Amino acid sequence: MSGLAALIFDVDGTLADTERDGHRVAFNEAFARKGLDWHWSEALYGRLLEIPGGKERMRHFMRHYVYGEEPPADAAALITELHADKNRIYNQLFSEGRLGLRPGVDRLIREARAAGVPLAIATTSARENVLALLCHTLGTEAPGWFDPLASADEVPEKKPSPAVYEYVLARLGVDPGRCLVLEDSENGLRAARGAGLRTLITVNAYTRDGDYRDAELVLDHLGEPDRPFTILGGRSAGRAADRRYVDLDLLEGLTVDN
Ligand code: XBP
Ligand code: MG
Repeated sequence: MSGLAALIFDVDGTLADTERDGHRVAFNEAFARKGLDWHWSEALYGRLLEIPGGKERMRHFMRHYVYGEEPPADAAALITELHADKNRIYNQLFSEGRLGLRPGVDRLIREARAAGVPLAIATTSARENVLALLCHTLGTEAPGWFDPLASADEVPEKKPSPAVYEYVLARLGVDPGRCLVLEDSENGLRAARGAGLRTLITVNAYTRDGDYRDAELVLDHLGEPDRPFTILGGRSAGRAADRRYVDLDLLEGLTVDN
């Protein structure tokens, strides 16, 4: 029996490396299908990621890169249409097996389930995109493993606001000090810390240069027995020194009073 009260997972960048080869590719395909000559390169998308939320990101792009001023009144309808198209294409990328889980994610989730550790999700993304990811990678039952599954549909206020983590904590009704958050970005860390939660960061190509001094542990990924993680930092990094992969025992050691 684990002493962890809950594990709370971010989705994009944490469960799967979704941004560069997922959302970005799907945005570009949606733009092309609409006859727009917009193209988000990997480098540009890295800058646009500072704006959380797909619709918000498109509005920001139109404001700063297309019009140079507030987009026209009919932009909202175009954004809604493009976002729906992008999400359909994104779902298809998963159904074709072109996107998968990051190392250690499947193993850790299954270990937590076997030990009866409550699981939750806290993301800034639309619910339909979270369901696509979970169903195509972990199976159609997987959305039911996470309670609450908090997305932009339940909590529209985007990270770095702590709102989505506060919502999850209120629903879980547990001591925040005995929970652990898994995130991949600075915005995510700020959101979790704002809600008083301890955080493990697994970086990716877009987020590896962030400021994670406030995280318990910073890794390149969660690791597998045959594919060890690399420790990049964190206040409790010493606790991972002799480990190769993240398991419940290591995570419990990162919570308070351990
Ligand atoms: C995820 C995001 C989202 C996705 C696209 O952030 O920033 O905007 O890029 O999502 P986090 P939607 O991992 O911190 O939750 O298109 O569904 O809005
Ligand atoms: Mg993320």
